[in-house]
Amino acid sequence: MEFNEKLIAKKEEWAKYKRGLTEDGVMQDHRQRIDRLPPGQRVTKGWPVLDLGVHPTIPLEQWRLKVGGLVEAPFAWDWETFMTQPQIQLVADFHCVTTWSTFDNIWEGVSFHHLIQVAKPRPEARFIYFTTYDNYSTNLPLEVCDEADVLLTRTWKGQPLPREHGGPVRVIVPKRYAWKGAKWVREILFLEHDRPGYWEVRGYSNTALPWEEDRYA
Ligand SMILES: Nc1nc2c(c(=O)[nH]1)N[C@H]1C(S)=C(S)[C@@H](COP(=O)(O)O)O[C@H]1N2
Ligand SMILES: [Mo]
Repeated sequence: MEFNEKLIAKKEEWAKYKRGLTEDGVMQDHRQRIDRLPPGQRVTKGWPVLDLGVHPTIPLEQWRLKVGGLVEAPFAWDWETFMTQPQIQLVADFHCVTTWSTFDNIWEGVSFHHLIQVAKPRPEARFIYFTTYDNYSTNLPLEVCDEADVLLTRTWKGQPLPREHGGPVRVIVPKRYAWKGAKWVREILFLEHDRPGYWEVRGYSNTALPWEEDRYA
């Protein structure tokens, strides 16, 4: 009897991805893609560092995350308060517009969905604008940020998020190119009108969809 090696390998791969499923199965579609590499991307080992070149040092006791704009309940979390919010784990792939991707990253932190619940956006709020401790910025529609896999992460593979990757806390948006995820996030604004961020005003796509190879404006 001949085994169908290819089919078995594929089925094994699927089973392996299942380990990464979040409890409610939100990641399922993404995990079960047989080809996990968006067009024009290649897999890299480890996690390259890419940013404007400044890696701010933010001691935990000085760290604040401010949330405001068109919300009923603006707030500023300090570290202790951030840690008392519900923490979730996310396993996701990460796609950088410069063509590298990393698979099966494990992140843990506070979901953007939870942040929205706390802030209570007003009906006019339709866009999010992120600013950071290195004066970077990026933007997304509120409905994109409300997807279950958008995370304010404080760990990577069970360790505190390294400073060069945006620690203490950075944003991860797995379904968008990596520049949509603000490292060293400092302030999150809810807006009525879209406000393009650093790369969005420098020729990069406003929507940034890896599976559509939507890199440039
Ligand atoms: N604060 C901040 N966040 C940022 C950037 C930056 O320069 N500053 N660069 C973006 C870009 S272009 C990419 S590709 C990713 C890279 O994240 P990494 O260095 O953790 O791989 O961070 C994004 N978030
Ligand atoms: Mo990037």
